[in-house]
Amino acid sequence: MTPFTRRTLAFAAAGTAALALAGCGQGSGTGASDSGTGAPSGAGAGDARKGSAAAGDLKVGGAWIPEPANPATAAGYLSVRNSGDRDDALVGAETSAAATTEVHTTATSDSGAKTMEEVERAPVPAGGELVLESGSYHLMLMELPEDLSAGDTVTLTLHFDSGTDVDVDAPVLARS
Ligand SMILES: [Cu+2]
Repeated sequence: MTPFTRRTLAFAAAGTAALALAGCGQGSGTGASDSGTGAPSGAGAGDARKGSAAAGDLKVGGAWIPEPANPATAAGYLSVRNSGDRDDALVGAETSAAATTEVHTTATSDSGAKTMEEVERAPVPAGGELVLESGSYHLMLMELPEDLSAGDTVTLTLHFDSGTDVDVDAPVLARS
């Protein structure tokens, strides 16, 4: 809800400025049209907070970290698009916000229990996409030197099999 409150306040302030300008202009009408073009778009406000970055053929988007329920570990979610014509793979990650960062996948055991395990590589096929999300591939940040809470930003360095490294800022967001 906070972003909406901020947006409303910003819009109200802009409206006040436009009214003041219109008053100075003695009814020329330009103030009203200026306030229209300056209005922020409300589309994608949630996604706009998530981090994105690009390097070479790789484009990272939607990077975020759910506010950890357990202070010792955190998950990292994002997507990677490969616009090139060669297969690539996420082979590791690191951040100063965690002593250890692993690439995990989520598996379902024969008994139906969900378990996580580290993987050497998460494929990013040529022309395809790798999605790190709850219940699938994800980053696991372990041994956090400091608690993470909503409002913090974590810079993740992603290592790819092609030799490309991508730094992306991932905000810590409250779980919805
Ligand atoms: Cu995990």
